[in-house]
Formats: sequence, C-alpha cells, structure tokens
Amino acid sequence: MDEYFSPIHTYQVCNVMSPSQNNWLRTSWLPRDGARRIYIEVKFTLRDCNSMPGVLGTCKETFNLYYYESDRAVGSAVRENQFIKIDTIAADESFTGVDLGVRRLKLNTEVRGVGPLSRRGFYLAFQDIGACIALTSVRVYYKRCVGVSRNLAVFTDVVTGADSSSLVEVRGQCVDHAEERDTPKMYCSAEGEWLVPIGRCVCSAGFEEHTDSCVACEMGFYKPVAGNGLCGKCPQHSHSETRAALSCPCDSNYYRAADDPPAAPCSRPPSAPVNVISSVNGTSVNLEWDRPQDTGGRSDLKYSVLCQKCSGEGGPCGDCASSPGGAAVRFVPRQTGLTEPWVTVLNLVAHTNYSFRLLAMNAVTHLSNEPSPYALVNITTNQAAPSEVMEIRQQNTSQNSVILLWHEPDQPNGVILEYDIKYYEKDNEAHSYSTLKSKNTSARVSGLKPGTKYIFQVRARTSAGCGDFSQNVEIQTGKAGVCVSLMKLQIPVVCVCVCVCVCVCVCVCGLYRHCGYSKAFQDSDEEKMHYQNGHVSFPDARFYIDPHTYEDPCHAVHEFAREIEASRIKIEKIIGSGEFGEVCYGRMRLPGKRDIPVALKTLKAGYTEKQKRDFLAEASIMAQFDHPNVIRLEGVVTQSKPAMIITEYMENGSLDSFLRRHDGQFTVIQLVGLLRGIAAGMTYLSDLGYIHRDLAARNILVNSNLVCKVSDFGLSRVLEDDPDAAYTTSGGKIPIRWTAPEAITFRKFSSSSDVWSYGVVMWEVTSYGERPYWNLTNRDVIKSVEEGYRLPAPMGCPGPLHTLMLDCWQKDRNERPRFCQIVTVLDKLIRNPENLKSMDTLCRWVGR
Ligand code: ACK
Repeated sequence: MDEYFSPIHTYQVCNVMSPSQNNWLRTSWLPRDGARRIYIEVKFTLRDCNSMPGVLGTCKETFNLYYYESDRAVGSAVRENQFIKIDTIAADESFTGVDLGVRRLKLNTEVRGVGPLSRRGFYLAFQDIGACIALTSVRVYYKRCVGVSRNLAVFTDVVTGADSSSLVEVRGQCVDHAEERDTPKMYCSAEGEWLVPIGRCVCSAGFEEHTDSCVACEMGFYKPVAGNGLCGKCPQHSHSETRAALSCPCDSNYYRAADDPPAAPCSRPPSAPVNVISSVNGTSVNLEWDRPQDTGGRSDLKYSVLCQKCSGEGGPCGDCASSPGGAAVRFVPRQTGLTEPWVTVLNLVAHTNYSFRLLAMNAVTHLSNEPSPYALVNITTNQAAPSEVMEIRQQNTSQNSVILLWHEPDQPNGVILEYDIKYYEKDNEAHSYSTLKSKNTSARVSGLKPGTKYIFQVRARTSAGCGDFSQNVEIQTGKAGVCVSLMKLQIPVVCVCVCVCVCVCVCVCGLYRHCGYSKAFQDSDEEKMHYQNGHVSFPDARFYIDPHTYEDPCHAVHEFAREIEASRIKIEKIIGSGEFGEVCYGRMRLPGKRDIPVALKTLKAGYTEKQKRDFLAEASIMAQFDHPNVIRLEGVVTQSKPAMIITEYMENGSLDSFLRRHDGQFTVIQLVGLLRGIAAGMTYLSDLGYIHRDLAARNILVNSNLVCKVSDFGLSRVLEDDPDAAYTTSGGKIPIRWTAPEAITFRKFSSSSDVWSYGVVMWEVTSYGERPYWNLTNRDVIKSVEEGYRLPAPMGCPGPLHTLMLDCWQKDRNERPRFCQIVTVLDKLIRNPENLKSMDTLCRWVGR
C-alpha cells in the first residue's frame, strides 16, 4: 500500500537471514535519445536491520546501482561484471516492524547522475546484497534547457552537457526583422538553466521591439536605422503610407533640404517679403521690408533683389546690368543671399524708372517647381549731378598752350550745359588757379608759362549742378629757346639710423634642480611609503613594508623573520608543489619546546638570484603579519640548502579542493563561518595597506578546526605561479575570473579590487568549489562582466549572501563594501541565522 492506502506494485527482496546474497534486477534496454548525462530517480523502502531479530551479520541496509551501455538490446548476454557501478544507495528513512504494523511506508527517494553516455542506449541494474528492500519506482530522465527568446535572439532546446559542471554554449538566432549587434550567446548549465546571456540582436530599420519580437512601425510612424530605438511619429508635413517605413516622404508642396535629417519636419519655400518701403535719394534707393508672413517652417531665410530699368511710363523693362551704364549699379551689402531685410542700390541713372523684385528664399526654394512669390516695388530716380569726367588726354602741347580732350561722363544724369576746366602750376598750387569753360568735350588752354608743369582737372555741369572734378592730369609745357636748365640736384640726406637692438636673452636653464624625483600621484589606496635618507620610514606604523624596497631582500628577510637551523626540521612527506619547489609536511622542534607540525616551502636547486629574492620576499611579507586568519610564518632556513620557508601546517590544505572533497556537507552557517574568517584576515591585511591581488579559494588554507587563513603572498606569484592567471591585452598576467574589471583593464589594483575577488571567493565557497563562470573562456568572462552579467546565486545559497556578493561586484569600486563592513554583515548573519532565510536585502552593507 502507498501512503494513500492504495495497493502498488513493487519489486522486492528480503533475504536478510541468508548470507552472501547477490540478487540482480535489470531494466530493459533504454534508448539514450540524445542525452549525454542521465539521472536515475529511485523510490524504495528499506527495512531497518535492527528491527528484525536474528539477522545480525547477514542483513544489509544498502543496494547497488549499475549501468551498462550498448548500441542495441543485447538481453541477458551482459555479464554482471560488465556493469559499471554508479553508486551504493542507502536509505535516509528505514522502517521498523512497528511502522509495518500500521502499514505506513517510509518512502526514500534518491537521485544519481551518470555521464558522459555515448552508445545508443543502456541498461540499469540493481544489485541486492542482503537487504529487505522494495523498489516502488524508477524514473530515468535527462535535462535540457528549454528554448527561450532573450535579447531578441531565439535559443533552441538543447540537451545539457555530459558532466555536472560543464556548460553547453548555444548561439542564438535573431528573431524575424532583427539583426545581430554582437553575436548572441548563452550557456546551458548541467541543471538545465540558461546562464550568462552575452551579445544581442536589435530590431531592423522599420521595426521596433515588442515583448521579445520586432514589429513593424505602424502607418504614420517610421524608424530610419536598426537599433534599440522605437518607431518615431512622422515629422510634421510628412507621412508614411505603408507599415515598416524607414522614412516619411513629404506631403505635396513640402520638401526636405539635402542636409535635413529624416526627423526634421518637411518645409516649403517662404511667401514674399511684405511692407516694402523704398526711399530714393538722388540716384540711389534704399529698400526695406518685413519678413514674409509664411517662412515655410524654416529659419534659414535669405533675400534677393532683382533690378529692372524701364524706359518711360509703362515702357519695356530690361535688366539693370544690361542697360548702358547699368554695369555700375551697386547693391549694398549685396544683391543675393541677404540675411537682413534691407538693401541700398547705388549708381542708378537719374530721372529713370526702376522696378525691383524682392524675393525671400530658403533651402527648399530650389526644390519647388512653383515660381517664387515676390514683392514688387517701382521707383523713379531724381535728378543728380553728372558723374566724373574720365580719360583726359592732351594734344599739341606748346610752350604756352595745350589742347585737352575728354569723354562725356558715364552718367551725365541730364543735359550737360558746360564743362569747367581748372588748372594751376604744379609747384604753385597754394597761390592761385585758373578756370576755363567749354561747351563741348575739348578746350584749348593758353597763356601758360614755357617749361612749366601744370595740373589740369575737368568737371561737367547740368541743371542739377556740377559733377566731381576728374583726377589730376600733369602736363609740362615746352621749353623756350636753347636753355640750360640747371637741375638742382637735391641730394637727400639719408640719415641712417642705426638701431642697435640688444636682445639679451638669458636663459638660465637648470639653475635649480630638485635633488629628488618627481613622483606621480599615488592612489590613496595603493601602497603608501615614504623615503628619508635612504631608509624606509613609516608615517603610520600600521603599514607593511614592501621587501623590494630593500636593496638586498635577503637582508630584509632577517629584519622580519627568524632564521631556523636546518637540523631542527624533520621533513616527513611531500604534499604538493609550489612555484619555487616542493611543499612538504614536517615537524620542527625548537629548544625547550614540543615539536610542532609545519609546512615547508623549499627553493629547488639551480635557482637564479632573482628567484631566491622572490622566494624570500614572500617570507618577509608573511613575517610582518600576525592575525588568526592569515597564515603564520614560523621562520626561514637560508644558511643551508635547500632554503625553506616554514609556516604553520594547515591540515585541510587549500580551501577550493577542501570544499570539493566535502561537497554539500556543511550547513550554511558553517560556510558563513569560513567566509567570516577570510574577511577578517583581509580586513587586517587591507588595514596594513597590503593589496593581495590573487584572493581566490585556492589561496586560502584550512586547518583542522576549519579556520580559514589567507596565504600566498609571493610578489611574483600573480605573474608566474597561478595557473588561473592569463595574459591581458596590457601584457600583465591576471587571474581573470577573480579580478575586478578596473584591475584587468587599467591594472588598478586596490583593496576594493580585493573585495571583488572576495565576492568570487564567496561564490566558490557557497558552490562548494565550483569554477567561477564554469567553462566560459576568459574572453567571454570579461565581456559578460562588462555587459553587466554577474554570477547567479549557487544552488541553496541564501539571498542575503548573494546580495553581498553582488555588492562586492559593483562596477564602481567606491560602491563596494570594505572588508570590515563585510565582517560586520557576516557577524550579524551568524548571530541571527534566521536572516539567512530571508530573500530580501536585509544585510546590505550600505546605509547601516
Ligand atoms: O590543496 P593542498 O593540499 O594545499 O595543496 C597545496 C600544496 O601545498 C601546494 O601549495 C599545500 N599547502 C601549502 N601551504 C600549506 C600549509 N601551510 N599547510 C598545509 N598545506 C599547505 C596546499
């Protein structure tokens, strides 16, 4: 009967009285069906041997589970010894006769996994060796990650990997109407969960994201480029007639200029300028107007002026420029491209009708087929004096006279009544000048002195007045008879002023030089040390001393560590290998004391001087520490070979392998206790200004009392020793999975980057030594962390612990907790373990 008192079928055996039982039950051949790792869930009841009298020595309380792989059903041809054992299975609950009396079954459920499987199918077998047992059900299954859609990529169903910690990398396909931005990838965990989404797809142009798919922009909306953006409403005076529009064409009579963005509203040419005012001043006119009423929806308004000269009342008009004399018409500031609403037109012909068209334009005017509207203004110029007489020539110059010839001015501006000719002796201008009048364009000037230089000027006169005099024309009259003119040679006195410019540039270079060196700014949380007279001194005695500041680190080691005679050490076994040589277990006896177990790190023969220095540097560092959660240095052997570093012995070795050996065996409080110890050790080290740079479970040692101690202080270890360290693009070797992003990218190591590593150690501890980021490549780890991915809570990890990890993995290092705050949070959790059950952020370090 089951717990509901319904009869059930079981396979059972209960030969508890007879010795040497070997009873086998085998399944039929089960096709593997693509599974790489299978799980077997067995439900059974088992009777307590103690509840049966007289079975001592023959009764067993376990049975064995086996499997055998084959490509087809081979039936009973498989021999027992061909089966491979999966596990021995014991009951969590056994029942006694009393239980039986009330007919209540105590059902056990056990699950085992096995893989990798490679053949087409397999058998399972159960071996009884003398238990009283009933199998009620066996369920065989495998796990897969069920297809999902994430970041606009579809990830299809995938069977999980062959072993319990491997991840299967799956590439996603962009959903319809989406395109790849960064190859979308996810990993399927052994538990059938999707992890670490990296990369993404984005909706194509004309489509926008809507609950994991890309949908077309509605009519009246558009999206010009692929990306995360949404469809935009068509700008003013534009439209889209289809869905999924990439752009919105302009409504009729509206346009987009070549450099208008697709999001700009469509616009049209402006209307004509309004309220034109003209004021004629003689032969010039000033035109002013107001902005057009309709600017077309743009602000790039410009104006142009078209000028026409009209002959007579209602007569034909022609372009100003093409009519005689029109070439000189000037527009101030210019004729086209005017940005201000005014222009002055100069040099018009007097008493003439002009017609001006004022046009407003913008960047879409040229796109319209419609003629541009304009404002028309007609004016008539007033009378004006004639323009200047040009090109005066001389003819028949004699001793006393000269004939002058010229042309009518370009713009006579009326009938020329006469010309005035003005002349004077060049060297006698101040005293007097003479004038002469002429009705036509020539004149004979007589009564001049022979051999004399004269200056002549001519101007025209109309009824409107006189024009300007022409430019000076110099003419010399002929000389009288043979005359010797004594040229007085005036020798100009050239005064040469010698300027003596004395430029004394005294460049005093290096007059004063600092005797020291200019030190780059140091980050506040990097190692701080001050140097005085060549000796190390400490502004604060709490800082540790970097042994590399000593010229001879071998000398440094004796400042801090005691020398131990090799004869006091007895090496008993090798326990591992370190960077410089074997790590051994041994015993050390000091005079008058009991011998104590120690770990001995040796320096292998054939070392270089640098290796010796680095080897002893670790001892010099360790010797300065004294804390229950930091590995203790007992001393060094340097006077005999091999050189050794002697530390306290930690019975349980390094934390990562210790956790793997004891998978699932600790309570959460015990795990928090381990973490608390590490955080306390790190608080001590960070307070001394020591930055570890390689904090990871493999560098924590565990003693027989389950006390964790921080170890591994070699300065070169990060570069050389750690198998998890990888070269970064900047050339350094860094344990990527444990290192904060700013330390990977900029080598910015600080106590805050140690806190990041501590968060990873928390994850290692709560997952019992699982590899952070599983089998992801270092590149993918860097990328996913950069994209904001963080390791999920390991199975069974309480929410508050994961929250603390996430705090340690804040991108901004100033946002991360400090080690002392981590200790406080963990202490609170230890004191109030019920908090570990809460899934909220009760124990966040911030704001406390
Ligand atoms: O994981 P393990 O047993 O712990 O293997 C490594 C090995 O030496 C190489 O480093 C072990 N080890 C190092 N220092 C000590 C120590 N002080 N006490 C015990 N084991 C140690 C470490």
